[in-house]
Amino acid sequence: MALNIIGNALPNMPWQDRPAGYEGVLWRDTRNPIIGWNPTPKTARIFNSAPVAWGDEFIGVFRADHKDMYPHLHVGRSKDAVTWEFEDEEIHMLDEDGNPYDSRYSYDPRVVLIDGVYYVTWCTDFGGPALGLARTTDFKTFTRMENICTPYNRNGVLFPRKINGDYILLTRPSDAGHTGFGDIFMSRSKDLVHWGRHRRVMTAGPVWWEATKIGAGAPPIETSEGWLLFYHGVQNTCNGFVYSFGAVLLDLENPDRVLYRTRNYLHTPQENYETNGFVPNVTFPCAALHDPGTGRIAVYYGAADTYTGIVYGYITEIIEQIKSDSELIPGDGEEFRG
Ligand code: BMA
Repeated sequence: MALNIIGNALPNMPWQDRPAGYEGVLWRDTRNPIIGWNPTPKTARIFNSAPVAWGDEFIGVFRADHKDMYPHLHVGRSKDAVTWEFEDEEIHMLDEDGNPYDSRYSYDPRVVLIDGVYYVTWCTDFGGPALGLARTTDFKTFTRMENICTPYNRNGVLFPRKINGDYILLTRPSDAGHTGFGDIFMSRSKDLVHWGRHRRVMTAGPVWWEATKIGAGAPPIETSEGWLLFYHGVQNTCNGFVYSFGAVLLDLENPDRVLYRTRNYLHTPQENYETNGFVPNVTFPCAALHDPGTGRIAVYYGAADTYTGIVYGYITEIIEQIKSDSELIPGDGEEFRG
């Protein structure tokens, strides 16, 4: 049966055909990196970021490290999702009572549209790194919502719809520093305020590219084969961490169950802008644009904590690759309550 891909039509999404002779299921945009050093007067580097469709154009929440090295969130706009214009001033949020909320640092945003509202999850300062949640409908006013977890936590990703009446959030509990461990967990909520029924979704390793820690990347994409989730995996080497990414298919009704999981990475630092920069050897996906009609997908990733890149692929081919190269590890197919 043909694969059914869910989502809004996006025929204007960026695209380049697979280079002749290239065998992988994800190939780089030849214009990479699409965002280079010093993109605005205030900002030094824009990388792990989250573009979304916006009418006939594109908009997004971008991680920008300022020239004092603190990371903040900025709004960016684009006609083609390749050439971006950024606001030099970072996003200043308001809390539910209308009071200013400015975190000391903010990084690694993900954006998802649920029932007409854009939700932003990111790593915020809550006595140390933890997950923030905000909503917007115009990308001008951002309302900071309740804390969704206690510290320490990173890589919060919401599913694009409720499942059996629940919002679903993926998280990656961590420490306050450059965490040397980490599995992907899942929590459910009826109201985006109270979270519970926590489950472990995936554990790191044992394959080396993802042996040290893993974290959810772009919001999952619904298909008839399951939820397609890109995630980063980290290997610890003599030279420090190496961030690659792979993908899994999660069960549609019970997304804490992994159906298939790539044994080999789908993407790893290889090009100069991925292996050299502020933090070498990092490719870190936070967003994807896809067009269900053509099955095309564009995955946005931070490169070397310095640049932003795009890789393209066909969802059908990626799913075939995940299924044919799959190796589940103990716990993947089960509900893990601890
Ligand atoms: C992680 C996060 C990411 C970063 C990565 C590599 O812990 O801080 O923002 O891209 O490290 O430095």
